[in-house]
Amino acid sequence: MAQVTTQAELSRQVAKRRTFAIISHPDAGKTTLTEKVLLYSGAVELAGAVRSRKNQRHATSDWMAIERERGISITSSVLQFEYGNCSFNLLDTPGHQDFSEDTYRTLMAVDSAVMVLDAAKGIEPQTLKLFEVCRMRRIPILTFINKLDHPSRHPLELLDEIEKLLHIEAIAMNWPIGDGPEFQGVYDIERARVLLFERTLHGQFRAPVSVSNIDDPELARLLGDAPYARLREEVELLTVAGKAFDRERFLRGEATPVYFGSALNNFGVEPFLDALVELSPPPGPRQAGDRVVRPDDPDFSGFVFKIQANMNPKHRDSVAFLRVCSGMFTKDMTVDHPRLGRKVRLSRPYQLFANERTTLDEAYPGDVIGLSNPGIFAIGDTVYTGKPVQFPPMPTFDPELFAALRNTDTSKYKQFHKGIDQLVQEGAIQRFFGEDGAQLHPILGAVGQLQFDVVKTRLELEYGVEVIVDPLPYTIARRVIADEATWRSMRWPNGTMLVRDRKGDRVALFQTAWQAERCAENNPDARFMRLGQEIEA
Ligand SMILES: Nc1nc2c(ncn2[C@@H]2O[C@H](COP(=O)(O)OP(=O)(O)OP(=O)(O)O)[C@@H](O)[C@H]2O)c(=O)[nH]1
Ligand SMILES: [Mg+2]
Repeated sequence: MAQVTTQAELSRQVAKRRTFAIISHPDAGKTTLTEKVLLYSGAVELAGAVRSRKNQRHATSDWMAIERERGISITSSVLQFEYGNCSFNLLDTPGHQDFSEDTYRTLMAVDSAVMVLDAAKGIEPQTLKLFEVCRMRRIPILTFINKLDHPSRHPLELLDEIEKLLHIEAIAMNWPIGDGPEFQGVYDIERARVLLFERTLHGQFRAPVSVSNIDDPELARLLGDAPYARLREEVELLTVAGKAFDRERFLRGEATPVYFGSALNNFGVEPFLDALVELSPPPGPRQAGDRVVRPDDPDFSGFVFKIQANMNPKHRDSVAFLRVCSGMFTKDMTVDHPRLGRKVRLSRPYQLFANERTTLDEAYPGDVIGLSNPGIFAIGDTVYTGKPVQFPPMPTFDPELFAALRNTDTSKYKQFHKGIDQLVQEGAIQRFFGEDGAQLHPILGAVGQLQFDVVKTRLELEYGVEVIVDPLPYTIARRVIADEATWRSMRWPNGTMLVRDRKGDRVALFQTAWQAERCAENNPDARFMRLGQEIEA
């Protein structure tokens, strides 16, 4: 009997979970939308801002000092909250491509995504890239078109662009009435009601005005004749075009429901949050090798997709972010940890709210929990109870920029190495060792320049060490697989540097792609492998 109850409770908990990432090109307003979603769900009482003035609250999800300083997101953060009888796990991701490895990993951990577009800019390059990742993983996408308070492109043009560039059906769920200074609000198509935007009350909104349908004369009076006529015309056009929202198509990633608003002005956020409750899917089955893991499987399983050190000045430790995929998680449970080849006890689990944490006793599929990590977890680790499970590996990128890192104060040797160790563990940067394993000045590999800036700043702020980043002229790294005889006879282009990666494998750093290709041709007995794949095969 107890078994039946537990199973029913597990299914009930799974059904109320909503786990999604907010993705887009930099600056479209992901963090601002996140903050407003927290405000409307009641998870924060006062909304903060990305670039806040003195004494003003900062946006919750940009908690890192360097994020607040620069007004951009650098690392994904997890926010858990309750709304509309659902338990949400929201993951706000960084848009900048230099941090996209972090965003790609985060996309492994969610069941749906919210794509934020700037209404003046439409689909931007990074949005397109991230969308492709969602498509490959068949992640359903909701679209929020933001910044309608600025002069915007015509909504029909924006919908058309989504369809043309992303090859997905874009279904308007509400319709903006004007834009920029003339932005009046949105018309909720299904419910035939108008939500009026109140510009003067910054940070507040006026109660929605209900009208029974678009022919209601009250609506013309409220909006003014010309905007009303335009709205009628546009809504009619939409009706004629005849595209209705089809939930199944949305869940298969073939259609996206589109909402308009302005996150900064709190406008259109509440209907969007309601849409998330209604439309975003609960956790579903996951492929793990040749097995399919169902969320209501009584055996527990999950994987680590992120590691972050120094999240909170009160707890300067490392936390592993684990996505629960099946079964119930309970504090102190013992799980198999196949990479270590032993069992581990999960004794310090946390519920996460950006850099805040509270101890939790249980968690369910869909939840992202924090685990205190004294070096036992790495990105990509799977843990489970019962039958063995292995979730797919995390995507990794090929580094294209390299630098030597110099510690300017040798008395801080220990902090320097601890800092680098932790940042490498987080996947914030890649590290290489000298051919002989020596490591006087670590060699770092990155996808983008900003990663070096972040490492330098974080070493200063979090570990108290000043470093110099010396750029190196390499642009390509290849893992070299060769037997000893072949290795000794190999001929290298001038200026090639030979290093080892953290597994001890040999890696050659080349200055140009041409050199790397020639080297492979000249040494046919060796294999030259890329270090990363943007997306796992
Ligand atoms: N006018 C206007 N500005 C907005 C709106 N939403 C966000 N912004 C501003 O746009 C800028 C970028 O917003 P963020 O929320 O940091 O954007 P983001 O997508 O999280 O950016 P990254 O995380 O760095 O990729 C900030 O200055 C916001 O105040 C909006 O609705 N209207
Ligand atoms: Mg952000």
